[in-house]
Amino acid sequence: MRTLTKLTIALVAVLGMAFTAVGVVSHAPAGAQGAGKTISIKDFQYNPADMKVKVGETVTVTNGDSMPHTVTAKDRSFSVEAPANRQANVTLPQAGSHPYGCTYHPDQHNPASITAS
Ligand SMILES: [Cu+2]
Repeated sequence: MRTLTKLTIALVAVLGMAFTAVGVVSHAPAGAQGAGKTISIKDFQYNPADMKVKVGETVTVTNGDSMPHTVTAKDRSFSVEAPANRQANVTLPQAGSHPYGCTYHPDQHNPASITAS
């Protein structure tokens, strides 16, 4: 029984470290500077609401709210989740005008779109 308990504790510790490592790699703290274009989300508002990019360009999504949001194309050509007070990157794979929204709060964000050319 003592051995099983030790194994359980070790397993929990390893899993905890693994999740921590994934979080660090995937999402830089909000406020870290990216080289490209940025969409900021604060109080459910996408800013800027309209953006022009090149196909294949990476856009940084910075979430300043205390809850996660997504930038998800209505046509599903791209989607990314920005955790609370974190940022994430998304790449635009298709040319065209792509209205997008948040899958968690479909009716609470301002209308927004990205046009890729
Ligand atoms: Cu949202």
